[in-house]
Amino acid sequence: MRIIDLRSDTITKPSPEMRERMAQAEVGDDVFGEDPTVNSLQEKVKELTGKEAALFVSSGTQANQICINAHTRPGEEVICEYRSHIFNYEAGSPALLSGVQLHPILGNYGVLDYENVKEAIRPLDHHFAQTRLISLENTHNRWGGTIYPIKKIKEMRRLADEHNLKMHLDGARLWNASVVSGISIKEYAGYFDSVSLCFSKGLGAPIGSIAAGSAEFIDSTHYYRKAYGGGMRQAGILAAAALYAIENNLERLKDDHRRARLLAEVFNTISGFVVDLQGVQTNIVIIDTSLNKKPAPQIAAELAEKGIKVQAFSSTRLRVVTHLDINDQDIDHTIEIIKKF
Ligand code: TLP
Repeated sequence: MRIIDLRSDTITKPSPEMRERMAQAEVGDDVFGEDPTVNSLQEKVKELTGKEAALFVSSGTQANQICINAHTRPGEEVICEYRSHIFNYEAGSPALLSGVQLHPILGNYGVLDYENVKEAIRPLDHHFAQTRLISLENTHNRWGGTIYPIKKIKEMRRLADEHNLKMHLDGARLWNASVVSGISIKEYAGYFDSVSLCFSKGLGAPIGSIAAGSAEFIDSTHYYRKAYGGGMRQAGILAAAALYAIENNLERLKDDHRRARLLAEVFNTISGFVVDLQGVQTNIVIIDTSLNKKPAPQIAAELAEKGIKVQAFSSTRLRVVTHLDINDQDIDHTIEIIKKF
């Protein structure tokens, strides 16, 4: 049976060309800072983000968490969006690793309201955990790949500056936002003290994320990467895949976006499935199944039996993600199956 896996853009496998680049990579011991391919990836990301330094790490979670740790002290507070990845999917690690508490605020399409954030910043009083950091996510995964408007980012930066707070960007899918908005990675990154970017989602590398920030900041994240067991040795093999991904797989993200839009429109015509098309801005489609008699996990299981793998995000929500290993024929086939479903 033909299997079409739309559960996540993390499932892509490295192409033969990417594997070739990995096989040819020059390597060294990256814990000593001596892996030439890792170093050139870090240089490339410095250029792309306009930041002074960058650090290659094993995962998006690790990139976010070393940044949170380096920005905060135990007992402090981090403001984030209620559906954000750092709050929902990073295994409680802000508490586990940094000893901070998250202060989640429900946004709209992942975008935080200025007044709500202002209200959430704790006053200087011994009763309160001190607010230290605001973390934003762009694109916003659980809201369905939504793009954080640059105007709203600027507004948040002003607020952070007024209160002497740092700003972190979970930019695991910032590539997708940049391709749609035409706003460069550098411009987005410019409003944040730290940014994480991921190579193993839309860009199709097998492993790897990166954190970028000031030289002093990234120097301090080195300590946390090592402490979390994230120091890698001949990691140039992985960095080569990331370099290949940046050079070859960025512009094509617009194909993923077009295909996601098509799937969203088709799902929306089928009874028992509702898609908020306003929220379909990149490669993620969230399908509301609350009008369906079956719970979302059961629908996902039945679709899987027909070869279409989607993810149940809750009892009433499915997530579909387009990616590098899905082509137009796969989309046509998926549409055929869901129309019959
Ligand atoms: N997201 C995964 C799951 O964890 C939900 C997915 O399938 O989408 N930031 C964002 C915005 C993410 O979506 C993810 C992964 C991460 C960080 C963490 O990346 P990894 O999985 O490399 O630790």
